[in-house]
Amino acid sequence: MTGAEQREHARWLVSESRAIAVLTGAGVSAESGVPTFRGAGGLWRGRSAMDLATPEAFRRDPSEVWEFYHARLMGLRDVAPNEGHRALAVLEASRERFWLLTQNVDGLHRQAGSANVIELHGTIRTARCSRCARSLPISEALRGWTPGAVPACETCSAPMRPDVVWFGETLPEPALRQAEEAITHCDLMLVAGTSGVVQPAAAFAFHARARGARVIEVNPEETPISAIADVSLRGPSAHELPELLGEQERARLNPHTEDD
Ligand code: BJW
Ligand code: ZN
Repeated sequence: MTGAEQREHARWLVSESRAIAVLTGAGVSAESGVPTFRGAGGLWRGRSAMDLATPEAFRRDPSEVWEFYHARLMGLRDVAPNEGHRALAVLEASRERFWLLTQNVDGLHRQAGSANVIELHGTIRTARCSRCARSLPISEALRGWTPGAVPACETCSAPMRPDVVWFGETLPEPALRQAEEAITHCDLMLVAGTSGVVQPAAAFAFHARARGARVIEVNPEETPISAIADVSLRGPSAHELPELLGEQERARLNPHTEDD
């Protein structure tokens, strides 16, 4: 199939689906200017972001990990959702059932208007105590913060940490439950902007496919998920996701284009 035919087929699959599960990764925020993990921008002071997003790194040097997350938070200050995020919010509004499973911690899906967002890897907007149950907005945890400092819990004095999921840690139980529900009930799984190598999210499309769901992938690069996808759209998600919408949905995405 040519690229145009693939797109047409994908649009048809989307139009036929009543229950859509979407899995997103760092690539959907790329056009908003947020660096991906495994891409060229995934380095911080010459270190791989993957080495810093670990409990070991936090135990070894919590202040360095806080500097890394502080830098990422600063990077998110002027960042806005892109057309890909917005297209998913529009799609949700016209479906009976819709789950947006995201591995991203940036909050951009919610900012774009998506309602049923399931944050598999937590959120960078909250900090929590590494020992007790205390949690608070990260901006409060970082009030008066200076490089080298580690915010301490006001209840038990243990180091606070970003409310994200690092390697070797289990995903939040409610998120896993909702992912299970999505995998069981979706008739289409749309996977966008993820390298498809981090478990358990990487396996979701395989499970949904085994239950009979169709799979569409949006990624400029081939991934392990490509092997089971009914269609792989090889372009940036800010461009490809709006292309999947029907005419009426598109009008909702660009309500002013006819007047312009
Ligand atoms: C574009 C684009 C554009 C570019 N448009 N696309 C089974 C087998 C083997 C190992 C394991 C296993 N089960 C668990 C594990 C261990 C581990 C794991 O998966 N390891 C593998 C890497 C080998 N998993 C875990 O530890 C998980 N916990 C768990 O399963 O607990 C139970 C358990 C533990 C231990 C053993 C067994 C069971 C937790 C994983 C937590 C991941 N955390 C991070 C950090 C979050 C906080 C933060 O943001 O700082 O999550 S790591 C990082 O990777 C982040 C991401 O969410 C995640 C996925 O990355 P993503 O989104 O795919 O980004 P990239 O950069 O990799 O890819 C971007 C893609 O976009 C690329 O494909 C580009 O082509 C594409 N792209 N521009 C569209 N414009
Ligand atoms: Zn505490």
